[in-house]
Amino acid sequence: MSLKKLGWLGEPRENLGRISAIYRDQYRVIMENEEFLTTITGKMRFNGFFPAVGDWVILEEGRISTIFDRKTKISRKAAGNEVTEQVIASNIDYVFIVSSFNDDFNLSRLERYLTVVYESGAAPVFILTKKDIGEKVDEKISNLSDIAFGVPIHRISSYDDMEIDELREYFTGNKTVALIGSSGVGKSTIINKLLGKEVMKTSGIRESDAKGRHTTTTRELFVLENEGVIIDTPGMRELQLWGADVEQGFSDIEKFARQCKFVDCKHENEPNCAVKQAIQNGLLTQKRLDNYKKLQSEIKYIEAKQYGGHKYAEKAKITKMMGSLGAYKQIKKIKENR
Ligand SMILES: Nc1nc2c(ncn2[C@@H]2O[C@H](COP(=O)(O)OP(=O)(O)OP(=O)(O)O)[C@@H](O)[C@H]2O)c(=O)[nH]1
Ligand SMILES: [Mg+2]
Ligand SMILES: [Zn+2]
Repeated sequence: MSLKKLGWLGEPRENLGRISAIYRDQYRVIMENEEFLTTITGKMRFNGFFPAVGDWVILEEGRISTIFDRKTKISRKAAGNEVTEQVIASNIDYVFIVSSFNDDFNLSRLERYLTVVYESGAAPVFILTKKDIGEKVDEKISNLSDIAFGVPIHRISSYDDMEIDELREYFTGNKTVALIGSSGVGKSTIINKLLGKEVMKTSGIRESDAKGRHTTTTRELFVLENEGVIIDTPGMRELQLWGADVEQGFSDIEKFARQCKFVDCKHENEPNCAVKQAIQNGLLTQKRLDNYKKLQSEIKYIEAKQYGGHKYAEKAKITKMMGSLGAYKQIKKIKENR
């Protein structure tokens, strides 16, 4: 396996590998000439650094001693009460947000996924599966388009090879793609089709409630024969935000909000609220505003726990000052690079 095929863009390096799977404290690493299971060095464990699937690592005496900075990463809050980050996958170029056309289809959930992907630094792509058995396909696509703002949407049946082939464009240039979405929507099925063999187990959904069975239980990275790298993930019961770029995912609301009379308008009962006005004029749905507020308060909560509220407050202040998130991001980048 050449490093280039694994997705490495830089100069070749010795002892370089990519994490392809994690089993408790064992890490599977793909290197140029071999693929094996190993552990991290004691020093790394002591420092509290743990590799994620997709990470580029350096091995010393067969053990992982260094993790390269993650170019992009999808994170969520780990399950439970503790506020800790769980990196789902790293160094990804695209995230396929997979949903099926059956009962799983839920706009608020897709909005949430989109918010998380925007924060990751990777580019989002919507994949809607089970077109062959889906109901109200056009209506669902049209509703999704309303919140997607130019994010590509593919509607497929995984049994149609031509439609699967549409997805191959994202892998050109040895790009890395991660798939996320609820259980049973067909993530592993897409991976098997793209690889041309059954690498992942798939299984039928329970007919009674259309819920998946949680067939995939670990994250796993595969290299496609032609080009590109793909990461499968287990279906998520809930995707709790970690960092989230709420503004980018809801640029329509942000746009209206700038016309509200009060700069700190909560879009509730304030006079001359442009957001409420937009809802009245049918330019926005109340549901979307509710979801936006919900995601924002979640992220405030997480950031308050993490930074004593500092990060959120700073972000809000700068956004207001600069009038746009683009400018805020510039500043953030400059700060981070210092
Ligand atoms: N009719 C139809 N069935 C599909 C399609 N794609 C996947 N399926 C079926 O849906 C079921 C679930 O697919 P999986 O690929 O296991 O779903 P998953 O997203 O990997 O689920 P988890 O691993 O639990 O997260 C399987 O029985 C697939 O055969 C499709 O396009 N049309
Ligand atoms: Mg699966
Ligand atoms: Zn308002």
